[in-house]
Amino acid sequence: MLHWLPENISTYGHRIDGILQAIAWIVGVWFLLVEAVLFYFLIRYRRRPGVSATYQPGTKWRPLLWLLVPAILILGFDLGIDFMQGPVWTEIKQSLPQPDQTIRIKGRQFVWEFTHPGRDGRLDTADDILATNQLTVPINTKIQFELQSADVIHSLWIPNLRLKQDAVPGRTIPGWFEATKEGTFPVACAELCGSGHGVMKGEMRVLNAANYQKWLEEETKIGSR
Ligand SMILES: [Cu+2]
Repeated sequence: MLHWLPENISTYGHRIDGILQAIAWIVGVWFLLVEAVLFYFLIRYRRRPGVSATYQPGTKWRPLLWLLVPAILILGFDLGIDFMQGPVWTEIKQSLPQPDQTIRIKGRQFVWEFTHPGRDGRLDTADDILATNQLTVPINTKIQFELQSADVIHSLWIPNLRLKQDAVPGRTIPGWFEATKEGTFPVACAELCGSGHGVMKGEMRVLNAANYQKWLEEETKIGSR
């Protein structure tokens, strides 16, 4: 049903898609139903000669039910969605799995700065690899990120990973992902952050182990030149 979404290439993406799908069904079915009733009433109770509209003060049960029943239904579906998404939220956002690699991502008007660990696999060492608007990660690897902002609120958005997280000045917000497909995927900013917000775009390259090693070697060579 949600085939128009960007391809999911994240280990947890299907969990997010499941919630989107459920919400789309719930909202979609009720939308059609409500519109059908609305148009039926529009025609059934249209203006007729000799029939004037009556005022409904809402003090009797019968008219009141038209408000109470939908309100209870909405509350019920809301709670259902909450119960469904709670475990997914806990799994993806509350608990960070043991990472294979940690990167740092900083939003800045109007670029994304990615700090990759170099060959030593650690951040804040001499061989760190800094790249603007280009994130490079190995496939099937648990990547933890430390998300920061240099100025205003940005939001890191990698649609193919089903990942969207605000970057807030003064805070380091952790998160994680694991990409399951090689290729190049868009990275965007999802929080209006100024005049250049629309061009605050980058890309994520997911490489297989051999190509990732090759990239590391090349970047290390460039860095030591
Ligand atoms: Cu922005």
